[in-house]
Formats: sequence, C-alpha cells, structure tokens
Amino acid sequence: MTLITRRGLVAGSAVGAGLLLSGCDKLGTQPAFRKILFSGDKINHATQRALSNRGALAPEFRADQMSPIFRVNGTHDPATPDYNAHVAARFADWRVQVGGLVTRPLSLSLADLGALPQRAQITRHDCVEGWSAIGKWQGPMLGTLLKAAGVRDAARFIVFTCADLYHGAPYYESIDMVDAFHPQTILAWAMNDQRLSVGHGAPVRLRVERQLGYKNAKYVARVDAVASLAGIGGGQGGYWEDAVGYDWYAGI
Ligand SMILES: Nc1nc2c(c(=O)[nH]1)N[C@H]1C(S)=C(S)[C@@H](COP(=O)(O)O)O[C@H]1N2
Ligand SMILES: [Mo]
Repeated sequence: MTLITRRGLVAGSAVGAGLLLSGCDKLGTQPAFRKILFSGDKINHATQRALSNRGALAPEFRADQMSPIFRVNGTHDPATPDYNAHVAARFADWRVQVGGLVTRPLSLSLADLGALPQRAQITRHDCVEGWSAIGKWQGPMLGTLLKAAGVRDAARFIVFTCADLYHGAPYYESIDMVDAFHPQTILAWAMNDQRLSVGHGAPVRLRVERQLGYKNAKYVARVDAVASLAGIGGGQGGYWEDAVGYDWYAGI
C-alpha cells in the first residue's frame, strides 16, 4: 500500500495530474522509476511480481471503438423514496461520504468530485454473465480521495455502499488497497461524456477496471476504509459474493 501510494504521489508531483492519466504505467516500466518503486525494505520477489502484475493498466480503447449500446445490468433504478428525491433534485444534495479508518472524513458533492483532478478512460466492461461493452468513464481517482482523507495504516479494504437495496439491504462491494490506489480506479460521475444515467449508476459509480462488472458498484453513497470485511453484509466482501458465492477477487 505504501508503495502504491508513493507511486501515485511521485507520479502526481512529477508530471501533474493530466499526464498521470496516461503516463503512470509508462513511468512504472522505466528502470530508474522501478528502482524507486521496489528498492529496499520488506519487499520480496514474489511480492514484486504480484505488485507489478496487479498494477498493470487495463487496455484502453479509441473513441471509435466505443460500443453503440452499453447494456444496463443489475439494478436499473434504485427507486427508493430517498433516491427518487435525489433524482428530482438532479443530485444537487448527493454526498459521497468517505469514512471508516481515515483521519479526515470527507463529505463530497458532485461539484467537489468534478473539481478534483480528473481521469478519463475508455475501457471494456466484462460482466460475469458473458457480455462486454466498451465505454468512456470520467472522474477523480479513488486514490486522490483516499489520500485527502488520510487512510490509516490499519485499513486493508475499501468498502462501497450503494443506494440500491436488495431485499432491504444495500448493494455493496469492496476492493483491496492495490486496486484502491490503481490509477484506473476512479469514482466516475460521467459516462460517454455525459453525466451518469440512472441506469448506469447515477450520480457516482466505481470503475475498477482490472475486475469484473459486479465489482463496479453503482449509486455509491459511502466509501469506507476498513481493517476487515467480517461483519459487513454477509462477510464475503460484496453483495454477489454473499448471495451466490462469486469470487471476491474478480481480476481480469
Ligand atoms: N449498486 C449496484 N452496482 C452494481 C450492480 C447492481 O445491481 N447494483 N450490478 C453490477 C453488475 S453485475 C454489473 S455487470 C454492472 C453493470 O453496470 P451497467 O448497468 O452500467 O452496465 O454493475 C455492477 N454494479
Ligand atoms: Mo455483471
């Protein structure tokens, strides 16, 4: 986690947020930069290999490769009274709460999210049910938020709590710190250059591009740093993990 954090900080201060978007992985492959990343302390070779692999970028595509139709899957509309009120207000009062094991809890409006350095990426979404679609996503890197909130050392996972309910309980998902600080992991508020539609997770969803569709939580209301997934939902780290035993780590 420290390494990934440092990687983000080094890249961010060296090249600026704009270049970080495309430049981070290139930097990561340069010998001098890798030396900074992997030099010294506690890192053994197996960890280095695992980290290099986990840190690799998902493929990005050109605008002309975007799917003309991007299917809506899972919840199409949370349709709770609370969510309906947010839709009516065009999400002006929506807040993403960043809390749990952090030193500075945050409460972020859409304007706040839009004011942070942005990343845009055209990626392929792969659903476990066997369909894929290529779309463009934009928002701040999750890592930027987590750095601002000051994630404590004890935190091992980031949990996303959504506004849609399944049998009365919110859809939720979780990722580890490697994915949380991955440069393509963003809290997206725009898709295909428009604000997110209700079907695709308005007003904010997670994009975690190295994992399958169900990890990409829509309707994100809370982002919490936690030390353990036990006691959250059914304890398996996500709605589908609890409900039907999908893998918690759904790497692609
Ligand atoms: N909150 C929430 N997030 C969710 C789901 C859901 O039902 N509720 N479905 C998941 C699944 S299985 C997929 S494939 C994608 C679908 O995203 P899309 O509707 O934008 O295609 O969202 C994921 N995130
Ligand atoms: Mo899915």
